Amino acid sequence: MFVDNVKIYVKAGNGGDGAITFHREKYIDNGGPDGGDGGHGGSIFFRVSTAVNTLLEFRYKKKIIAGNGQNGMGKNCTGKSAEDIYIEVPQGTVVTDAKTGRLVVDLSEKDQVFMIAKGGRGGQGNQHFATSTRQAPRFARMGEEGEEKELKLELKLIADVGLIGFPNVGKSTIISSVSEAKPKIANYHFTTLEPMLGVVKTKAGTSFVMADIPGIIEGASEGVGLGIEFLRHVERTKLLLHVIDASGLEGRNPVEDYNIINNELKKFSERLANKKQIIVANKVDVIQDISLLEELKEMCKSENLELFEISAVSRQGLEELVDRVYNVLQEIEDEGVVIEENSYEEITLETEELDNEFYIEKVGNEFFVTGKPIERLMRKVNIANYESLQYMQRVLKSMGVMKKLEQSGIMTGDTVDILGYKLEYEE
Ligand SMILES: Nc1nc2c(ncn2[C@@H]2O[C@H](COP(=O)(O)OP(=O)(O)OP(=O)(O)O)[C@@H](O)[C@H]2O)c(=O)[nH]1
Ligand SMILES: [Mg+2]
Repeated sequence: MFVDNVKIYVKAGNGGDGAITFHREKYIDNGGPDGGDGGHGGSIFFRVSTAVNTLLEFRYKKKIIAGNGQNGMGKNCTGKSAEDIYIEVPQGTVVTDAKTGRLVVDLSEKDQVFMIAKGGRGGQGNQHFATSTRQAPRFARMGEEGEEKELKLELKLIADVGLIGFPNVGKSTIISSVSEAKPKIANYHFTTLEPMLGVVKTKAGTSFVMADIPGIIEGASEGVGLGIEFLRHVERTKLLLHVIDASGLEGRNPVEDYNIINNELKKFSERLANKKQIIVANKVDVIQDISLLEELKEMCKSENLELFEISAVSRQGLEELVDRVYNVLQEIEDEGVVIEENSYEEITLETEELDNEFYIEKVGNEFFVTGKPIERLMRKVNIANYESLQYMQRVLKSMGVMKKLEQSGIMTGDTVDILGYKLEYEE
């Protein structure tokens, strides 16, 4: 089964905690602090690779979790950092935040690498906190938490031209004859289970990208068969090659087939239905009933459609088709094609800035302090430790939290709630 739309969970590793240890040696009392730093948590990266062309792998790998950094140790030993994880994704993978629907990254460039979840930094050991007045710091920083995200990955193949048609009409045979793509070809319906791209070179040395998708059948737009899943892949193409079996080998009527497929396209989207088509009558090397082809020709004439008679197997007519496709692509305006950046809400710098803001809310005599920077701070603070609390107060002050509390009218005796931790305020 082909999956081109998956939800996954990624969690980068947490940083290891800094250690609280003191130098110990025989005959030496009160050795200095020697707590090492925690190791960094592993980060998770996406890397575009041409070796993969589906998101199938993520069906079996829905959770990607990087390792945590090791805690710091005594004797100034730093904990081991966890390894970063690199996940290969196909070119054209669009990553959005599963909760907000916002675009995270459009991985459309070759070899593009993107950090999708940042590992937490290791906490500093107590060795860093010794000062002349505080020679035995009994606190260290905890490691930062690694980022975690729920993501939606969507693969939109970016092709210039898409092959559509019933199963078994020879779509894969065509792409394999005109490009390096080597899809499976067999004499049964739904041989192709996932889309494939091929670069088609013209005689003149120019090229375009062709997409082969699984066959479409009647009812596809309501989910019958496999086709519907893949129609969106050809939604972005500029031109459709509507492949029809003109041989009559399967006892079908070409004109009827043409109408059924177009009906499905219309039900799927107007945009797809309105896309320009070139009709490709295939398998002319094994025509059983010439009247079927004649009928198709008539229809194309009256509908003003271009028709090419080919045999993908004997290569008859292929060169002319390829040249014509290239020329038509040149004629078609690029409108509505390529990457639809506008259909996603871009992440703006504003949200980044918001991340550094704290909020104070007054409820009766209680003042609630919240926000990302507060969360970050509290992860590093051990509230059971006096020195750590002093550190917290200093940071709150330098962040401007104290000032804002005063401006909000805080008085001695009022309660400050910092992420559930309650303190009494004193001027
Ligand atoms: N005689 C003849 N056979 C052909 C021609 N083109 C394709 N075939 C045969 O038709 C069968 C189906 O070809 P495919 O290319 O797999 O068809 P498809 O349209 O990709 O089919 P699905 O992937 O199932 O949608 C194979 O046995 C091919 O060898 C042709 O021009 N002449
Ligand atoms: Mg096929």
